[in-house]
Amino acid sequence: MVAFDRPHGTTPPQAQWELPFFGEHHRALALGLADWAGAQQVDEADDRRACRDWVARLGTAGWLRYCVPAAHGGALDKLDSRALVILRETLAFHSPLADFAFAMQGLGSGSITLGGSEAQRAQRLRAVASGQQIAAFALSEPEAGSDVAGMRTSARRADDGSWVLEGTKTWISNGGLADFYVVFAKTTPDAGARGISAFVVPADAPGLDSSAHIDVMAPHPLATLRFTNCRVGADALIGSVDGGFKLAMQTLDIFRASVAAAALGMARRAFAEAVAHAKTRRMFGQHLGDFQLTQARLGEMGALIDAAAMLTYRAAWLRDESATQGAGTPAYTAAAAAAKLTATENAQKVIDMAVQMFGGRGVRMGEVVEHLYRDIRSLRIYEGASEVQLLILGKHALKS
Ligand code: COS
Repeated sequence: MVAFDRPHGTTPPQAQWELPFFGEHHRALALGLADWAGAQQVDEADDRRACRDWVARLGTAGWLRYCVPAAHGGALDKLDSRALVILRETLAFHSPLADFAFAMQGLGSGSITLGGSEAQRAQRLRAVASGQQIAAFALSEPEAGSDVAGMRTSARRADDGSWVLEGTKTWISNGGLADFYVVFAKTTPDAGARGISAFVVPADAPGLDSSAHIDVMAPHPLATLRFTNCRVGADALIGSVDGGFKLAMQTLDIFRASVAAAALGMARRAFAEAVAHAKTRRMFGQHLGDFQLTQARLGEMGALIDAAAMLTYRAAWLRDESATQGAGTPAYTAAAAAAKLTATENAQKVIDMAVQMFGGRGVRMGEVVEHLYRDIRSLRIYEGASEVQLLILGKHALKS
C-alpha cells in the first residue's frame, strides 16, 4: 500500500482555515503542509518500516517541530493545539499512518514537555522534533484501559535512589519501535489516581521487553511491554512522585482534540472520494450524483463533517486561549472530550456512507474508502474511548 495517491485530483480543502479560530500563521502552515503532504509517496506495506520512514520525512521537513516548544527545537513557543489540529487533519487526509507517526511524537513526548525537568527536555525533545528519536506513551494495561487509576504496573524506589518497574503495558503505539517510553506506574499502592507517577524509560533499559507485537486491522505499530525488575535512574521520574495521573490527563487533553482532527481528515477524504465518485459513476442512464438519494446522503455527510469540525476547532482554540491549567476539569477538557467523541463517531458514519456509495468497489482491498473504513475504527477507542468522553462530559455537567 502506498500513501493515498490523488486519483481524482483530490486535495484537502483549505476554506476551514479561514474560520476565526485560526490566525495567519495557521493558514500559512496549512498551505505549506498541504503541498508537502500531497507530494509524499511512502510504501506502507510494512507498517513499522513505513512509520520510521514517515518520522524521518516529517522530521527532515520540520513538521515534527510542532510537537515540542521552541526552547527545545520546536516551531512555536509552546504546544499550539490549533497547529496540531491542522497537521493531523491534513496528514490524515493523505495517509492515516503519516498522521499516526506525527501524533505519536507529540503524545509520546507531551508529558516531558509539560512536566519534565530541563535535563529530560534537553535529552529528548530536540531529538523528537528532528525525528532522530521515536517516542511512545505507555499508559494502558491488560486490566486497566479506561480505568487509569486501576493500573497495576508498579515503580518502587531502590536504596540507591533508582526506580524499579514491574508490570505489563499493552496496546502501546510505537511499541518495539520507540527509542523511549513515557511510562505511568503506581508509586503509592491503594491511592488510586493520587498514587501514580510518570517515568522516561529508554527502549534498551534492562528488564524491558517490547518484542510482543500486536497486529490490528489497520496499519498501526503496537506492542505489549513487559517490565521485569526494570531499573531506571533517579532522574527518570517526570515531575513529582504521585503526580503522574494529572500529567497523563493534561497530556491527553492536548492530544484528544488532535485525534478529533485526524478523524476529521479521514472523513474529509472519504467525502472527497464520494463526491468525485458521484460525479463520474453512471447508472440508470445518469450520474450517481443526479439522484436525490445521493444528494441527500452527501448533504448528511457534509453536515456531520461540519459539526465535527466546529467542535474540534473550538476545543483547540479554547486550549490555546485558556489560562486555566491542571485544575479539576476545566472547560477545555470537556471541549476536547466533545470534539473527540463527535469527530470520531461522525467520521465512522461518513466513511461508512462513502463505502456504501461505492458499492462493491467500496469493500475492495486497496480502495481509499476501504482503507479508511479500517483506519477510522480504532480512533473511537484509543486515547479515551467514546464512553470515556461521555463520562468526562457527564462529570463536567454535574460539576457546573
Ligand atoms: N487535567 C488535570 N487534572 C485532571 C484531569 C485533567 N484533564 N482529569 C482529572 N483530573 C484530576 C481530577 O481533578 C482529580 O484530582 P483530585 O484527586 O485532586 O480531585 C484526579 O485527577 C482524578 O480524577 P477523576 O476522579 O476524574 O479520575 P477517574 O479515576 O474517575 O478517571 C477518567 C477519569 C475515566 C476520565 C480517566 O481515567 C481517563 O481519562 N481514562 C481514559 C484513559 C485513556 O485515554 N486511555 C487511553 C490510553 S492512551 S492511548
